[in-house]
Amino acid sequence: MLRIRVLHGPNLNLLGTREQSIYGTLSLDDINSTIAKLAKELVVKVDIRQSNHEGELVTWIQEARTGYDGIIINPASYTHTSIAIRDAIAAVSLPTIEVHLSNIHQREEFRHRSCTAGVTLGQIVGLGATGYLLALRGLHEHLTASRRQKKTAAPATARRVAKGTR
Ligand code: CA2
Repeated sequence: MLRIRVLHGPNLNLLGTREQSIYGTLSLDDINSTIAKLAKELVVKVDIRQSNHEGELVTWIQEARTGYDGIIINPASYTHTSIAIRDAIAAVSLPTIEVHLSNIHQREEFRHRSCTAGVTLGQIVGLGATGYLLALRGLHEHLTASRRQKKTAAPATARRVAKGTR
């Protein structure tokens, strides 16, 4: 079974309470329930966490190296500032998808830059909570394809070793 860690950054625990015109009306619990529902359909194990602390997010990314196949992360404001989160994502080298509820490229200039996007598989912005579901589907497809590829590549390698051509 594929295992994916989903991380929400600072202030996302306030979703649904304020700034609804930007971030929508759903609470973080609502969003997490839709992620969990889709994960069940896809037969993926998800571990979903939120933190207001950069170091905690870094630790959770590092820990994902053992026991997880990929990461979905909305680093929230740390997207624009955190080299530490970028370095953690690069260090674990797990396929990672960055999600933003709002379209950061249409907003203030300081939100246009993402420290993290350069070390991710992809970035989804501006689609609200649907972005997390697309990220889950995308990561599931990516991981399933790479597992399939590994399975078909392995017997060929074994044959080459047996023939002494490798
Ligand atoms: O659009 C996104 O998902 C963001 O990652 C959200 C961050 C923001 O700093 C990024 O530029 C874009 C902010 C999350 C704060 O969420 C709140 C929710 C309700 C009330 C206040 C803040």
